[in-house]
Amino acid sequence: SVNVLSLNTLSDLHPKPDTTFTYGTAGFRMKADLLDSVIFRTGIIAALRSKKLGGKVIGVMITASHNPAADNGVKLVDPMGEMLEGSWEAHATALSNAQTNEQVLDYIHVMVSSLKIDLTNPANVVYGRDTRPSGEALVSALEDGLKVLGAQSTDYGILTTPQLHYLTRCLNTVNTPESYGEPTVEGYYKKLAAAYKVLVEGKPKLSPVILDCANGVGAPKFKEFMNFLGDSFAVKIVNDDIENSSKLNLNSGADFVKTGQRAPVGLKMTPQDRCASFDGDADRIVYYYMDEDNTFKLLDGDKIAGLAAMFIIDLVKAAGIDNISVGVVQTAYANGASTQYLRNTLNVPVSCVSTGVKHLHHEALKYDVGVYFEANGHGTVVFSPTALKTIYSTEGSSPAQASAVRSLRALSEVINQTVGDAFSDLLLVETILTQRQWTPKIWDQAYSDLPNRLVKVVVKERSIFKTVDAERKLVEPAGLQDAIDAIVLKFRDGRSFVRPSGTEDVVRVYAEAATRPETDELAFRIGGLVF
Ligand code: NG1
Ligand code: ZN
Repeated sequence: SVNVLSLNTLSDLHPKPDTTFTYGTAGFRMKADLLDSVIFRTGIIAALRSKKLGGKVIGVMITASHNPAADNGVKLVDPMGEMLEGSWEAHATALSNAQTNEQVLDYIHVMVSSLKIDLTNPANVVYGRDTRPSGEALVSALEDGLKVLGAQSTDYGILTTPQLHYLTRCLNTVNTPESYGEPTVEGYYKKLAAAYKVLVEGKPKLSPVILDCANGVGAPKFKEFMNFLGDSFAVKIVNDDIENSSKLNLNSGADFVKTGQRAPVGLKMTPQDRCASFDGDADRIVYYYMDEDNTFKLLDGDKIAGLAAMFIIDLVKAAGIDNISVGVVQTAYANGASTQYLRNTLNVPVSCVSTGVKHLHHEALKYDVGVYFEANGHGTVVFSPTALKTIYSTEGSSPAQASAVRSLRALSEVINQTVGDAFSDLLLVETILTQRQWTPKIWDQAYSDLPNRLVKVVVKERSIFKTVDAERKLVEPAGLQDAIDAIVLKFRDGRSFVRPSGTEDVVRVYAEAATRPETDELAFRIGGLVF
């Protein structure tokens, strides 16, 4: 049973502030100075989760991704490197909101009995953090939480979020047929670099990619990675100042570039350049370039999904494999033109799911090869066991087929299948551009994005907004969806939807239409309905 004395002593060190917490799509995330008790209790949840799963390794990542330096957050990683199982989000929320030590203990007991957790099972937890200065103290809070149930733990120090997902999966599959790789950061670099070298072997090298690291963990970690990529990869890193924490994500990074549709600070583009931005924990990436007439062109998650799907479909064909189905998963924020391109030009099935990586990942597993990306640049490709078996048992009956098979195998290795990974996605895109000898402009020609606008509306109570149909329709407040539909009808190629954010206290309004002025007007009018 739980050592009450130790729980009380440790819990007293991490008093709960007068705030209500929610474990949402981004885990717990807020101002770092409110997180001490939350992270202490997250340690308890991680230990319970591990015990529930018979001692499997659970990951804990301390990061606030693309948010400002003063924020921080925490997310749990399940054994195969996926996001925490949905039903446990409510337990994390409940435990974080217990008011007293007694209530903390009570809730632990509720979980133990309702989930039939055997407390005598071992608990194994691994953790890492991004470069935020608040991370160090929060790690101590986490360690105190892990002590409560006597969890065995390993501190992996500063990591990108996807590296922690990779490590968690490797640790849980070590010495099994599903082994995912060597469970070290070096093992991660070696696996990706080796696969990348196979993919670009013999192809003329492209010009260096200019890489904005948002002054976050991606900078030191990508530099480490370069020791393994060596000559195979040419990069010019900008925004790599992690010493001055106030610069983290400031006017830089994938979120800034995607939202503002402009280049980050510290990056002077010329029309020859191919640029990419990571976010603050390196799980998102967007590309961009400048047209001859100096207009900024964004290649976001939708463009990456289109490129990846196109390439994989071609490779599967070239390999002479005909029993592998490729599908793409998007959210309602995917540009309408991307969905058209996937459906009508590539002829791939496209599913639309609710916001949040866990929904995309889950849906993507339904295909043999599932490509999923959020428009903001978070995504990856997952290969089913059947697809992998086919790829590894096919040899190809001509040199061309054999080469396509080799590429498919290496592709399944270069891609981080546990979660969207900016390093791995960068290598994926660079592979395709190198194999095709494409400029970003040629890539961009697959389709033209419809003009779009995303606005935040601050409302009194965002919980009154209830959606259905993968968040594309409102059922509450009553009548609002009819009013939206009536306006959208008046716009050429018009599409708009309204949903409450899962990570911020706002309602988001998305609009797209045939032209920029029409899009702006549509967004303005729908925003007016919500306000
Ligand atoms: P919310 O705040 O629920 O819209 C945002 C992003 C998601 C996802 C999560 C998790 C948009 C419109 N929404 O969710 O795509 O990345 O954060 O970080 O970009
Ligand atoms: Zn992120």
